Amino acid sequence: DSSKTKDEEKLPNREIIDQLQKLLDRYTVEGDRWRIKSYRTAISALKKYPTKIKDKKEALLIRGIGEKIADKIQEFLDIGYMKKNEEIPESVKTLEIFYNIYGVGSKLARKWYTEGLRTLDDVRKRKDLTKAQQLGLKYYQDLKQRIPRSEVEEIGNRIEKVLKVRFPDLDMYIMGSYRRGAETCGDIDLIFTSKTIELIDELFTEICDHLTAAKIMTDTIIVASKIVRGICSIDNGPQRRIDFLLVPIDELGAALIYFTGNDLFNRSIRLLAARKGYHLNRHGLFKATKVGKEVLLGEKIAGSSEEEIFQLLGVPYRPPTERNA
Ligand code: DCP
Ligand code: MG
Ligand code: MN
Repeated sequence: DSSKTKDEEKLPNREIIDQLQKLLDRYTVEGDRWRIKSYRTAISALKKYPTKIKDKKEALLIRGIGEKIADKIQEFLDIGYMKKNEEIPESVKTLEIFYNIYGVGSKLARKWYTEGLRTLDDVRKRKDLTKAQQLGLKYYQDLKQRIPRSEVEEIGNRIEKVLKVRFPDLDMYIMGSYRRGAETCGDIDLIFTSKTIELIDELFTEICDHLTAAKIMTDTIIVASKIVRGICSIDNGPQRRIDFLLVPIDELGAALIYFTGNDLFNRSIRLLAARKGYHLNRHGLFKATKVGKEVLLGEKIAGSSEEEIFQLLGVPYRPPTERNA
């Protein structure tokens, strides 16, 4: 998770975190699954660690930091940087350029590299680009930047204001890394819900049309079942990615958990639910029975309230800012 939370500027181990993040970026495009996992865990542990680390021995005492990463930390403490970051091959730099195109994953980036593509212009010539990738190229410089928290808030407020005129009973929540307290966000995630309006698919189209007419949304990438991915901007500012969900009020709690994340937190809370004989998804908490490998969904036992879901799972409520797993 490369998003920086509010206190991150004063993190005592920020330089180490930045160096490890750079390595993580490299392993991400290389598709090194084990290192991705251990670097993510280590970085998130370091973000919570309150004091400046003095040596490898101290690093090893932190839960989530193993031998290899502790060595990297010692290297940094000895020479002021991590050698591996000073020798980044051209191939990795190219993969990172491709990976920064919205709609391109690390697998596709590697496939293109293997096929001989080296520049964004090489990519532009391809005839098999998805709509997301075409927009990703069109707005490449803008979309690879993270969005300041204040702008996420500003765009959110603007959207809420515009929609309230037409749908006074529509409620909006700003979700994702913003709700977790991040100082910068990769995109703008929103939930719309209502106690009174029926959330039919036409409403979705209407919301998109309304935001387009208001010159906030500039492109839609997909409008699928109750989720929209698009591009927006305000005041001729940079183009930003926006995602929104339309959520029935009785599913709001489950949707809040899902769309707050982060993805690792979701994975662990879903695993916890499964261990207790439940199934948790973005619609609710269900009783579940396992038959072999298959999970049979039973009765829905909660959905409208985040707190209730935590309670039924038998764990204390975790505020969003503590879900940066
Ligand atoms: N989500 C998930 N699993 C995924 C993708 C998303 O559980 N594979 C959930 C958790 C995320 C939330 O949706 O926190 C929003 O997804 P984003 O991709 O927008 O991620 P974030 O908002 O957390 O981070 P960023 O600042 O990079 O957008
Ligand atoms: Mg997001
Ligand atoms: Mn998103």
